[in-house]
Amino acid sequence: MKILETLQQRHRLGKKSIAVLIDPDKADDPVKLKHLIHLSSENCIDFFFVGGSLITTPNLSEVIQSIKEDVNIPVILFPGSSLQIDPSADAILFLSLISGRNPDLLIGQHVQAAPILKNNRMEVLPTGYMLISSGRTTSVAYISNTTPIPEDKYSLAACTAMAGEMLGLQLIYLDAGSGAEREISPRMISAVRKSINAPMIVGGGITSPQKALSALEAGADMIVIGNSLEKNPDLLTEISDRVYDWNQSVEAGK
Ligand code: 1GP
Repeated sequence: MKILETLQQRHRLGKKSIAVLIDPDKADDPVKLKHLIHLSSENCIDFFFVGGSLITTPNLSEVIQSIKEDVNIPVILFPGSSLQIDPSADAILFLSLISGRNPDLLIGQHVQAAPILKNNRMEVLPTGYMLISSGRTTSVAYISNTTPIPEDKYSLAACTAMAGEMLGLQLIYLDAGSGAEREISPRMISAVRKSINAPMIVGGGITSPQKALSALEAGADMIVIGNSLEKNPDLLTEISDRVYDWNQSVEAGK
C-alpha cells in the first residue's frame, strides 16, 4: 500500500503514527546514527523523515543508505529546498508552505522539482506545511523568510488548513520548527483538526511522552520527533510507547 493510503486508512481508524526526523547536518557521527536507526526499529517507528532547513554537508544520500542497509522503515524526504531530493528515498513531502506568503515556497521550488520527481519512483505526498510560532525564531522561519501563524490565532490556522485541503493538498503538517521552545498547543491542534479531514502531522518541540500524548489526544495523526533524540535517544522508547498504547486501545475497542 502507498504511504498516503496507509495514512488515510490509519486516520479513518483513529490510529496514530510516529516519525523520527534525522537532519543530515547533525548526523555526522556514524555510531550515533546507527544507534538511533536500531532504536527506531526496536521501537517500531513508522517512518524516517530526512531533511533540514539548511543542509551544509553532502551526506543526505549516506544517511538514507545507512537507514536502508539496516532496516525496512520507509524514508520520507522532508526537504528544505528542491536541492534536497535523493532518488533512494521512498517518498517526499511535497511541501507548500501555506502559512507563509513566499511564492518560491508556495510554487517556485515545486516547478524545479517536478521534472525530477516525474521521472522517479518516489511517492509524492502533497503536503500543506504550516509554521506556528513557538517562542524564539526558528531556523525554518528564518530560512523560509516567512512569518509563522501566531500561536493563539486558532481560526487563522484552521482557515489556512481548510484552504490547503480545498486546494487538494493531501496532508497537513503543523510545525513549531525543530527545537522549538514551545510545542504546538493542544488547543491549536484541535482547532485545525476540526477544520479538515486530511491526516495531520504535528512536530516541533515534542520533548516528552506527555507532550506527545497531548498532541495525539488533540488530533495529531502523526507526531515527528527530532531534536530531543539528539540529546537523549532513549526518549524514543517512552514516546513511542504512547503511540503503541494508543493503537492497542483502538484495536481493543473495535
Ligand atoms: C521539525 O517537526 C520537526 O520540523 C521535529 O521537531 O526537532 O523539535 O523534534 P523537533
